[in-house]
Amino acid sequence: MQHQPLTIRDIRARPVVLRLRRPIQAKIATMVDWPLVLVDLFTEEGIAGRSYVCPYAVKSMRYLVPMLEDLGEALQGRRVAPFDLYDAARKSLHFVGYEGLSMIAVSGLDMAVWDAVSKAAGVPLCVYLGGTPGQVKAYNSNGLWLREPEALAEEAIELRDEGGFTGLKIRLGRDRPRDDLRAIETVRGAVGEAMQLMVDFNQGLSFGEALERCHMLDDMGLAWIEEPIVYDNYDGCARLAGELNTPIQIGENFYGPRELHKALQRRACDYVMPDFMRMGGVTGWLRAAAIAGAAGVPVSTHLYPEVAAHVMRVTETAHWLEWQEWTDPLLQQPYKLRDGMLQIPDAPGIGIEWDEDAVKAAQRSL
Ligand code: SMN
Ligand code: MG
Repeated sequence: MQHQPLTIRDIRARPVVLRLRRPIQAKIATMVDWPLVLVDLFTEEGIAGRSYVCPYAVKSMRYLVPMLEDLGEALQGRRVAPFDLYDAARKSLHFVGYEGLSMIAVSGLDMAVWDAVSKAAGVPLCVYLGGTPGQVKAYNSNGLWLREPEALAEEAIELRDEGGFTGLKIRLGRDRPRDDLRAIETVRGAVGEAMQLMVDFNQGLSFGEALERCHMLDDMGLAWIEEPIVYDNYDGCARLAGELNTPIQIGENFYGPRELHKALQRRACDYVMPDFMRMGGVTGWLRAAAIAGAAGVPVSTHLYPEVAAHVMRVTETAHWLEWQEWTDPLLQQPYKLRDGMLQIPDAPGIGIEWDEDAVKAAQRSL
């Protein structure tokens, strides 16, 4: 590993919008378009660090893009050192507050910083972090939204065959509880007993509904029940986790490692699945994974499969990587999957480089 110090020149943040192959139909929202802000961290030495964040609402990019550019300006001339820059960027937003878009901007910066330093060292990020390249166990989360239960049989088979997957995620929260049951039974019938099935209510239930529905599903051999109720109701989650045999999974809405710590202290869940743009990028992940590891709690990833793959190689209680192909159209070399395992490419950094023609076609003026 070489050691070449880098200096920040500036940050470019570009808003793009992709049309989803399978639209998101969750209990709380429907989305046909998927917004991404592509981050390039340029250094005086010529190495560029890259990352992206997906802020769900297209219009939120109007505020996120200038936040990222401002961070670049504020940090210009600083040495590219992940922990130092993470803390400097967070402190620069002390008065604004740490959560929401502040944390999303810091996370986008942080992932690009880790990409730059591992590229400068000439090694994949997982190696820079002290691990080895290899495979990571992934489930396919690209579909099984709130469609007619019967339509899910064919889709489940397609999803399994997209990468030889051994796990699939089904979204729940239909008006009639028995339609959720039918959805699970249909998928189970199509892909068989050996498939791990995760289910996700996307925070869509009231506490009373969650009691009823989660008990209804509790003997179906599900891998986990995700976000049955609104994400910050830790007391409610703790009651559900205490009552049910099926593990309760939460975490995609934790802002920063301290939130994960709080949730574990309150016994709000059995499993956690931090999201990279909310947890604080790679730096936030490392801190969060240490807390979960010490508590013996299995950790899965939410979105951002490329960076997720690297950190899972050094995560003590690594569980499942969530596979989503949504960024693939913008990448020169999308990641590959085999036998349900994501393959980390033998390339320096995270291994994402933009396909500039695709970026141009998807770029959106705000
Ligand atoms: C999810 C992710 C991205 C958009 C909508 C819903 C979901 C998941 O909660 O866990 O994948
Ligand atoms: Mg979810």
